[in-house]
Amino acid sequence: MMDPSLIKRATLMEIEGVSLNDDTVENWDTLWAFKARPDDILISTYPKAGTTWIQEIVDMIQHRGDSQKCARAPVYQRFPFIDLFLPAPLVSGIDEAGTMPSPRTIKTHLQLKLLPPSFWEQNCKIIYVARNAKDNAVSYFHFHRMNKGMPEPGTWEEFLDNFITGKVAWGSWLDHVCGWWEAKDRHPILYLFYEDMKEDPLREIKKVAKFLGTQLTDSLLNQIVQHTAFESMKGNPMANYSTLPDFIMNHTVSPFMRKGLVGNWKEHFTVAQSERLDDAFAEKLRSSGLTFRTQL
Ligand code: PPS
Repeated sequence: MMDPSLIKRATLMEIEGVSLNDDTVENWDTLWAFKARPDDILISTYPKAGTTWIQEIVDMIQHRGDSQKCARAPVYQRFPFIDLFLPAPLVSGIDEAGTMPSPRTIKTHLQLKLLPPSFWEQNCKIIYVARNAKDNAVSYFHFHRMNKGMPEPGTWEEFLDNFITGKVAWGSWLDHVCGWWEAKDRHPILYLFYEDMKEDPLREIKKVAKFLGTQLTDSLLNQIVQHTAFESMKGNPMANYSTLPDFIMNHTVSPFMRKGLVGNWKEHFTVAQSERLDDAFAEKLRSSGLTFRTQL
């Protein structure tokens, strides 16, 4: 039985100017020394950009559409999350990764410049998913409300200001999506967009299978589309985080599988807030060449 008092809301600290939860910063040397293996697959995302969705897709591809095999454990145990450090007796992602046989698929939310160097040294394949800033911010706000390990979000207005200035866990959304975008031509990185996955999941799943070097029949690919559709994952206890106690994630405050939509931001942003975010991000996005769709 887990002790509820072990779970405390994080406070923010910084590494190289990037805000991170205090537990991550306190364990920074361990994280930086992480030893990637050449056959590791890394899933990298800004928080709430579609991590769990791509994790389930990758697991289904790796298990050739066998949903029973993907139900072997909750998603947070199938994919070690190396930047999450939990109080004992809970097992942190790094320790879980250390005992996991290869091939491993690892989760991170780290900014490019903070990725442990062994991933580059081992030339690991990396799948990155980016999501438009507005839907990403809304999802992150509700996640802070329901996840008792995240910092206090404050009001939506306060949270949005912090999101725009990068004063949230894992730092600036803008630096994150741009940093990984700039690196994608120098390293084996498949850069995907949440909006593309919503628009045509079959097309995007085929890209992932090709990147992983897995050939699948149309019938298996369609099974993967079904299994990883929002409603299927929302009802799948091995994918929807419902197996965690509610003193960690309280789904009655806001479910982990909340809306799963492109454009839900319109129900949260005022016109002024939308313009503020556009103004803050436009110039760097323009010079990066990155474009995002905020509706389909
Ligand atoms: S985390 O905590 O960073 O790992 O969260 P993450 O999985 O990145 O993001 C959760 C959001 O992704 C939505 N989601 C999906 N959308 C569409 N289809 C599928 N299958 C899917 N699975 C998860 C989830 O609902 C969260 O977004 P919001 O907008 O809050 O609904």
